[in-house]
Amino acid sequence: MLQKKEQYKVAVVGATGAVGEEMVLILEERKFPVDEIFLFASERSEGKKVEFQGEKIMVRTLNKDSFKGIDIALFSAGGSRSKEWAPVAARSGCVVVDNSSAWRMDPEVPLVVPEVNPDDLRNHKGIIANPNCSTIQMVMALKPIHDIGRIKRVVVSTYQAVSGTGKKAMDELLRQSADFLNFNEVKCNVYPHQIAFNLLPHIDVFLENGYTKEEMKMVNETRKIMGDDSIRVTATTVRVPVFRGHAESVNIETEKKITANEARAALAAFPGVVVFDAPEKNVYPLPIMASGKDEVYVGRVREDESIENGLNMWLVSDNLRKGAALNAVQIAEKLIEMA
Ligand code: NAP
Ligand code: 12T
Repeated sequence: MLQKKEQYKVAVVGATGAVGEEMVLILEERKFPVDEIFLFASERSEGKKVEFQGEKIMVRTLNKDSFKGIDIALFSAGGSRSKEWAPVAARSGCVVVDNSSAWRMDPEVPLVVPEVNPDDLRNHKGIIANPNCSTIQMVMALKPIHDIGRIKRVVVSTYQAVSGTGKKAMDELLRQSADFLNFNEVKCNVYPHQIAFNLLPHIDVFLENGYTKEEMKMVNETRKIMGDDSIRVTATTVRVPVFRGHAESVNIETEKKITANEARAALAAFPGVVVFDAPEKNVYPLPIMASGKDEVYVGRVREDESIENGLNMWLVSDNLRKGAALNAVQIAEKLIEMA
């Protein structure tokens, strides 16, 4: 459990990555009560310095004593690092907020979006999981609808930015775009196919049931966060040539009839959600407008005329912020509030 203090010793593991860099920025931006910050990455980054509150902080590699005296560790260095090091950190008395998929479905590990299921934080055993980016933004919009009409089934298709895969994938989209436009050969290192000027219906690995792991994360994590195993979810996850900002087309079937206006009102009243829905003025959420922002933007809200009680909507949020770093920092803020 986290002890109440004025300020905390905070570690960021994976501090040089796409998510880790955003974590450091958000801790600074939100004036998180940091007494001292410790930044970790691989041996490739040894000796690098990262700025925090005007000070240059040395990036280090992990060892068994790295977490001694640290209160809170934000992990974002890949699932295998989390599997190995999160228990080491927890045993040192540090509370871990882990951004990988390693611990999310462990029944001992709370999986939390602070606006949706903050009470699940109460019984943690030292490790708390940050949900998948696509799941986080979807449950932010599902929760207010579930509260007024009880959701029976969700059908979602995603349009996911390359930054979800990390820095190497952002470099790949940039380089492939330049090479393609210059009539040069396009090389693929990160994804199995060209992503520039293309779409890939393939995120994370394929499983035996024909779905990708990303699709099954959306199914299983949504039920765990919403605390309702009766919600049926089916997903198709697609990588698009966008740098930042995941979009989702979400179809929701509810027990009770909800009009589009009722849905917009419930969404607008939910913290962290912004309704951006004026199609007559070409106003709807876009990745380029959500990029760098904290909120989940919702638009194109309309009734599904093919079923009795259904809604369609379009969601966009910054996958590196609410989808990853911001949600992790908000979990840490909630833990402090509860301490
Ligand atoms: P990234 O840009 O590739 O960064 C990876 C980070 O991990 C870098 O800082 C890297 O350090 C560090 N790292 C690699 N090996 C390490 C080791 N042995 N010890 C310590 N640090 C090591 O990737 P990213 O996009 O930031 O993603 C990082 C993690 O977050 C992954 O687990 C990913 O699954 C997860 N993620 C979750 C969400 C979500 O849905 N909430 C979204 C995106 C990513 P170097 O710079 O030294 O290589
Ligand atoms: N493969 O946190 O590639 O489980 O966009 C997040 C994003 C895994 C995760 C991606 C991924 C995760 C991606």
